[in-house]
Amino acid sequence: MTYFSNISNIKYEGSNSTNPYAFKFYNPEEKVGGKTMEDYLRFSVAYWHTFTEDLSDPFGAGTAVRPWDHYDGMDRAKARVDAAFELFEKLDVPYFCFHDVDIAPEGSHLRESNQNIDTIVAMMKDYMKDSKTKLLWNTVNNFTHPRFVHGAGSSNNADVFAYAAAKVKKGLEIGKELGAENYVFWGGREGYETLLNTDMKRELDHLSKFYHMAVAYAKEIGFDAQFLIEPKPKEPTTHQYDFDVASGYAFLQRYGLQNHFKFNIEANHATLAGHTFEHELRYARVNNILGSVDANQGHQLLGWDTDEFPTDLYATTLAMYEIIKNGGLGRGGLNFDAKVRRGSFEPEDLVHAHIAGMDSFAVGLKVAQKLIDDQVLDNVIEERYSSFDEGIGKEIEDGTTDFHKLEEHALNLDGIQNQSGRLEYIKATINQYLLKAYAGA
Ligand SMILES: [Mn+2]
Repeated sequence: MTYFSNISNIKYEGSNSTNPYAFKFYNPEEKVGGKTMEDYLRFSVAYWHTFTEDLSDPFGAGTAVRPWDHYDGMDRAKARVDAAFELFEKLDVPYFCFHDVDIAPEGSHLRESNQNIDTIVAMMKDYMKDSKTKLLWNTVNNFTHPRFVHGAGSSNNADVFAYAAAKVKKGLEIGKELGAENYVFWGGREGYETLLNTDMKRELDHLSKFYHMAVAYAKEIGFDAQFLIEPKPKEPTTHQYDFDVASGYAFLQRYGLQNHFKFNIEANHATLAGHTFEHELRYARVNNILGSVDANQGHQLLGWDTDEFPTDLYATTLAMYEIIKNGGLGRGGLNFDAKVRRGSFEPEDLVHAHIAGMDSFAVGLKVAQKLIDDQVLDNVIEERYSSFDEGIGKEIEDGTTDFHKLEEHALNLDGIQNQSGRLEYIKATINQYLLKAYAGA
């Protein structure tokens, strides 16, 4: 049984191609900055949005037409695996990601849920023997089921804490079984609605114990994946403990976990936190905690997590700028945590969406590499901070001055001269690079 039989393997045809089923900019073998695009971008398909998502919203039923949906239960779960590996091959993607409940339905008991997972994991492992597509990361869903109403690792209910831990234990085991590069924690319910019934200190203490036990168990079974925290603010709980990278990093340092985790940064979560995508990437990069990326985008007019496929070239350029400056993503990748719009309900829309996302990041990679090669922003920034290269500035950086000397310096100043930040000029220059990138100039 095939599910995308009308679509052949997607190839790179260049920017003049009019074939809707071809890459216009993503050329896996093309080298940028000494690495192939495939090695740099490390694209990943998100199982939940592509094979499990029905495109329902709070006001309407699912619209997705999926040829595997005429099956039920475990038969549907198995059909999704067939569809997934067919699509992975047609898109030629190196990675995929999943939550436990995306791949297998929950049973009436944890034991039955685990058996369902084992069946699907065995099927995936069999496919992966012949497939180039590997597991970028897996995670467990400790947020959808009603048992997680008050949280998982931060729940007030110790039985729920134990249940959530048992699910993560299983997640770590199957991550090892499938050779996952990373393991992700997104605390969908790790937060609170109101302080009126919440012991914040106790919840944070519990959550840290949860993470420490996960680290210990991974070590025990020899699962060497990079652990990742995925920050997100104010959805679904009013106050999420992993609000953004900075608050997540403060938590990790407070509880002695900072050497065991990096961050999985999602564009739409960044914007919901009131940051740009590149802010979150930069914060992680300068602290050496950039692990992986959920490549999507939000909608500027909507205040929730729309998880759109990334098509904003300005955003992909600035994101790739950070990723190149980071020396790549290491064991991480660009995972399309993105869903087609509710009106794009046909199976081929899944293909168009991934082509759009992959091409957008390929453009971003090329433009960002050119900006770096030409030192466009480096020169601006070097000049902007040059007062710290000599004199009193250098003494500040070297730690050889103090408030007495700084006061003396200030008292002897004959006025202060600042320089323009030249923001409009810089933006115009970036536009020039974006437009020149494919004009052959
Ligand atoms: Mn999202």
